[in-house]
Amino acid sequence: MAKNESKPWVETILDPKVECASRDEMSALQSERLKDVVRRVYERVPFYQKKMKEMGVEPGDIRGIEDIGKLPFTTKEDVRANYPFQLLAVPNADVVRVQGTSGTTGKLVVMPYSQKDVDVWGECCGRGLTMAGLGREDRIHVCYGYGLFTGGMGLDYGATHIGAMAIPMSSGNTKRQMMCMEDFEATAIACTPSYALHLAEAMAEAGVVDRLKIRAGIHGAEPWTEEMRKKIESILHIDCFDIYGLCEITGPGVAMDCIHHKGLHVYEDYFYPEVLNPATDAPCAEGETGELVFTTLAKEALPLLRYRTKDLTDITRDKCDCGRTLARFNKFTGRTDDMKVIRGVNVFPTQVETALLSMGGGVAPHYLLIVDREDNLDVLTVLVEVDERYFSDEIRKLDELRAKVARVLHDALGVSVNVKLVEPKTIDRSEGKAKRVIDNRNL
Ligand code: DLL
Repeated sequence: MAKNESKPWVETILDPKVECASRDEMSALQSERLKDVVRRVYERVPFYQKKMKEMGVEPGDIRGIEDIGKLPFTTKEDVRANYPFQLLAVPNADVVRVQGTSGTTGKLVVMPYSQKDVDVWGECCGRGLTMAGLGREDRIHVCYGYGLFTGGMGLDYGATHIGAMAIPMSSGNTKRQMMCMEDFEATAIACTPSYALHLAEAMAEAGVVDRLKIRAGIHGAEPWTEEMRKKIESILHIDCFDIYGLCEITGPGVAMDCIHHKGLHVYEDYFYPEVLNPATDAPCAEGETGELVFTTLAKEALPLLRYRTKDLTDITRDKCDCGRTLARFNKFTGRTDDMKVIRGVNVFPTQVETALLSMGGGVAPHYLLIVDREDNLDVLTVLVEVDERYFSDEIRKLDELRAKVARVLHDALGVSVNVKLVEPKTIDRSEGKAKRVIDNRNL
């Protein structure tokens, strides 16, 4: 069945009072919450008291959300330097769980939660699922990883919050995923977009797509493009949604797009967003891309002031077609630290994804960027999987395709690219966040 032909769901809004509040009402709520969180961290977290004293700011100087610029920034390095629990703003006994980054080397970024933090997290993920038209009757197959990574638990709490059935699969074992999805009659799937593509291709290959009841995909935890959305939707005949979050702020459920797909609504009653010019720290105008910075307005266990996410997006505040007045982010282009400067040109993996997917025929959206330095010059090689037939066909056709991909990528990126076409399933499939870049330059 084609997408939208089968749209029995009507979008609902979990909390219209907040999600559709006027700007004045939202600002008033944000101001109250900001004053409260500033007072709490000043009194209870020596790190923030010291930083604020160095800047000559006292809690009383913050009279409303318009004063946010007076507050200090917090960086990932600050969080790491205070590992694991030195930024705690509640007694240890009030902490009910920890979550963290999915990284496998070095110190983790660890985030403790109070019971209220967990409840807010579930509420936010629940709002996101509602945005996708999901409710009590739905069965949500969660194949984000469970564990310290926030993906699994976040979507699970979200499903519980709206009274849906959570199916806690975690990632891996494609055959088992397909079996459970079919047998449990799951109506939504939640996983990274790269894993969704992998599952979608496997399901198409196994001929099970038409037997599935899935109608929505909840994808995030890594940058992905509109073209990738369309690709997954076209294989699975579902509607795909973009969910954003980071463990420092709460996990998934900081922002998500609705059925109109006009940007990700940010739950700004809980997480106050600023978009700043990364070079000058000046606020960006609406529509201008910059670094996203968050202040947690209601977090108890480990509140953060002006946390620099390094994620790049822009913000708009006009009302969405769905009726929500919450600010919206455009799809994320990547992170400041994902961006590779190649011979002076800024390159994001998402640009490669868009270019490859808009080429159509023969080229798969499985790719890897490798950056080397040869004779003091940056060299970018892009590995791209292509249709099997090119490897059994005349060599001339493979050469022609390679030249075409090189031309398309050169036009999209503005730098020349060595293209290496590889056979299907050569590039590692990820079950979590995809690794898109290997930088061998040791910069
Ligand atoms: O990735 C939380 C999450 C889980 C989000 C499941 C969505 C779904 P971290 O492991 O702390 O938390 O990684 C956070 O991932 O700063 C972004 O760089 C990136 N990211 C997350 N969601 C998106 C998205 C989870 N929708 C980091 N688009 C963030 C682009 C995303 N990047």
